[in-house]
Amino acid sequence: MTTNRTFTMLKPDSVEKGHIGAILEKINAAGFRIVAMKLTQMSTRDAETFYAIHKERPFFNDLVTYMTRGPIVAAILEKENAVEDFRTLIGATNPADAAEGTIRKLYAASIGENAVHGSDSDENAAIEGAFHFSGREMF
Ligand code: RTP
Ligand code: MG
Repeated sequence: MTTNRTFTMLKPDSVEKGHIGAILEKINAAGFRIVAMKLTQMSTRDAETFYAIHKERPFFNDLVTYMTRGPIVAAILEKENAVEDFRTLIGATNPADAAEGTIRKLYAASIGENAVHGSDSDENAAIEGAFHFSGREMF
């Protein structure tokens, strides 16, 4: 295993419900180092660009509305095997299918409003991190 990076967002529902601290505690306890972090809000154009891969999917408009309705916490995280281990930590896309103890099992309401994002590859982690952070915001 090599040390690498992933990108996450604590989505608007997590911020609205006051779950930032609890989710960051889980991330910390799992051994991720915070490389970059901020509270920010995505514009419609940002969300359409970020989730462009899903633009033909039936849930795309709902996804853009959801992701732009309030602030998110965006962060870059570092750990051995970061992308895969973070996907394990957050659990399945649909919280009904997520393993016990995962972030989505604990904090997500539904497949549409599922608390957190995690990059699905090293390549996308780099693209998504650069979408939200400049080099001088990464530590
Ligand atoms: P993410 O990209 O946010 O980490 O989530 P994921 O890989 O687990 O799931 P993905 O297939 O990439 O879907 C992106 C986000 O779209 C919303 N979604 N809604 N209503 C639905 O059927 C549905 N399916 C997906 C979720 O917010 C999902 O995380
Ligand atoms: Mg995804």
